[in-house]
Amino acid sequence: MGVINTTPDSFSDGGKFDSLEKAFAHARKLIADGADILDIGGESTRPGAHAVDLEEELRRTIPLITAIREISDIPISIDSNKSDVMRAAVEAGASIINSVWALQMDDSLQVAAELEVPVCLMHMQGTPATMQHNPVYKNVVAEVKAFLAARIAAAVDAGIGIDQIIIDPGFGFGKTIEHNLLLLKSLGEFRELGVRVLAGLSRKKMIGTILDKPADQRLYGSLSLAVMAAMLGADILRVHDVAATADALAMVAALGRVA
Ligand code: 9MG
Repeated sequence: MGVINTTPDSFSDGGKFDSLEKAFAHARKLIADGADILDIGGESTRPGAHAVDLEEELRRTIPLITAIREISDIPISIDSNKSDVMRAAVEAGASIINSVWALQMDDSLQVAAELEVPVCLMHMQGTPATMQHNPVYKNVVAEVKAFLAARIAAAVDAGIGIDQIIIDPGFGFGKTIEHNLLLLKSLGEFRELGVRVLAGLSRKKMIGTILDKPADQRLYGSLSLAVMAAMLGADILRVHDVAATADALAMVAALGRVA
């Protein structure tokens, strides 16, 4: 899953794709680089980020989805917590909803069920504005797993098919480095919930802190984590550097083919 942030304030590529032309050129590049899904977001979810109003989020995302649909049938996921954006995005051609709020906002669960598209339910402690202030867990893996199990149950109750659900432990969303590493080590346990698992580790702050590198120098750290996540059971990786990650994953796949 290749990331396209159309926001001026994303943590890793803030402002790089803030016009339709730049975002569309980036989408073409990610498709050429081998992305299987494009994840389009119009509101930053980085720590400390502030909310964007509906009109602005629609303006940033919908024309881009429409433009991509004219040149490709690649699955597009809409990263939003607003049900009006989800609806407009699916009408424009998106076919996955990526919810960092695990569809807990307003009527988003009901709307996602009506739209009959796959949903990604992510765990987050707190809100983007405050989540990194002092995240605390007694047992991070058990708590994140229990939360995701409850959200799967809520989604199924709302009418979303179990085969339409993807879960995500939410690396960096209300977690310390230790929490993130414990979740990564235990990624395989999330498969016990019986749905596909997505991991978003690319360029995240934990890499920057461990390696002491800014976001634009985190490629090797990101690739290492992508390989680990794939080997530990992730089905989908949300990444910025699609070509490099595709090569890394091809090597993991080759290993899986030998007896
Ligand atoms: C929007 N967004 C930013 N980081 C993310 C992550 O790790 N997972 C998902 N599902 N979405 C994310």
